[in-house]
Amino acid sequence: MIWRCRDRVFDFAHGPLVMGIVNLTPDSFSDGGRYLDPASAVARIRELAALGADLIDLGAESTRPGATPVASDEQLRRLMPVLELALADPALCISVDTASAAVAERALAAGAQVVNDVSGLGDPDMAGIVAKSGAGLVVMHMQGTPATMQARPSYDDVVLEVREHFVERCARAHAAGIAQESIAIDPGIGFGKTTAHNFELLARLDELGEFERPVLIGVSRKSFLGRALDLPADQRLDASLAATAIAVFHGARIVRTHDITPTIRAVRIAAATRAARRD
Ligand code: HH2
Repeated sequence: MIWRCRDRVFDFAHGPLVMGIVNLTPDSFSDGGRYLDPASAVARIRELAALGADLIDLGAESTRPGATPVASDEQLRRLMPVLELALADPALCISVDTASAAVAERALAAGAQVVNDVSGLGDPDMAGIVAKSGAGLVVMHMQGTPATMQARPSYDDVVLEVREHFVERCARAHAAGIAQESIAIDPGIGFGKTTAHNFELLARLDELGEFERPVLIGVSRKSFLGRALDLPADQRLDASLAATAIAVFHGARIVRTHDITPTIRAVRIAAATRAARRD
């Protein structure tokens, strides 16, 4: 399996990829307000890359439960100075975390390699813009919108409904001309899901293997872990590593995290254990 993101082609020969998170927002649930100044954001990006992050996910809009949407202009104001500085280093691979086609278009024109779309092509212009660029695309599943998604998440079978979403959105991507090998899929842990839904997705992650696309998983410091252990966001590292290891054991190939070094270690142990399976 490969994941083609413009000139970067990931073949997973050395195991799952680790995606480092840098949020350029005042209000992200974990690192909000820390990287508002472009110089501090770029320093953080370089630090995560030096620690071994394979790619960096830049977010200019918080998608935490209850968050209100941020206009494209404001996302671009936060994003572009950092993106331009980061992309001056050809060794970096940059993903832009946005559901806005206007933001994606500007980021791709500046050279970003991946669009991480938590709405999974919700913006009708997104697929065409990504197709033209040849960028990688993360198609995530979310029930509802960040503003309302945790009000009353409900599924008959959460894994089945997530799979149906990927069937439909991958067809939409294909119709717009996005290459199959540029798509990664993400069940959207914490996006319109109860704690039980999140654990069920982790337990049954292997069922997403049928798509033959890399599965991205984002559990880092998330509130379902906090609810399970009654711990605040800054004390959820161990729980994040446990959930990450389980996801990789069940087939995740891209792991989105705030904490690079411990995540790389957990991923390597989980990947080695998966490789030792006989099925
Ligand atoms: N989670 C968050 C944001 N973007 N993208 C993908 N593909 N998968 C995820 O699980 C995911 C995501 C939420 O985490 P964070 O960026 O730390 O917080 P915030 O949304 O508050 O900025």
